[in-house]
Amino acid sequence: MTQDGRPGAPGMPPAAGAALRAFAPRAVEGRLDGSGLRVAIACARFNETVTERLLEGALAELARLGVRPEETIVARVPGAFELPLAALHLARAGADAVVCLGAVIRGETPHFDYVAGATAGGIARVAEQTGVPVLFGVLTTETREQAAERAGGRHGNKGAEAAAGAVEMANLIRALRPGLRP
Ligand code: INI
Repeated sequence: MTQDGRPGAPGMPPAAGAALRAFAPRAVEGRLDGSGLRVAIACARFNETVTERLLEGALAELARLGVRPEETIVARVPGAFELPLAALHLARAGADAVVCLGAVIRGETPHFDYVAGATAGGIARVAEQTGVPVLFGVLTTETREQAAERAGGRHGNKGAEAAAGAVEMANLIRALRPGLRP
């Protein structure tokens, strides 16, 4: 596992080092290979100039990882608050993973904390209730500039990161499905 949370190169010892090598447990990680995966995206329209950049980043990453366009569906919702419900239905409809994209900007709303908190809590709950990975590609920033920097600007693209996480988690869950017996 690399410092940014992505799986390390195959065959490389993980950061845990000597103790882990001596004990040598079986390791399981989700591959960053999107072939055969159905990945759904829920994208909020609120702060659209930012969320469309997140969506572009997510779609480009899914394509790079081999997810087929016909296995990808994009559902748009009014705002971040609506993401959990859309994610629930996408998960129930058979997605292997759901990516939620939104931008909640404090400067523009006195109820930032309610919207951001409900969105984060709701997304976590949908994942736990359905067993389907639901990725949190929602920016929560003080300013519009900070959001833009994380939507294809100098701090990368949170949508692309969430898309890669979706592929990794979907493959991890597939790998665990047969059970833990060797
Ligand atoms: N929705 C967002 O996605 N981002 C925001 O910054 C935001 N602000 O500023 O209020 C926002 N509000 C709308 C909210 O998500 C719901 O769509 C709305 O309250 C209807 O339920």
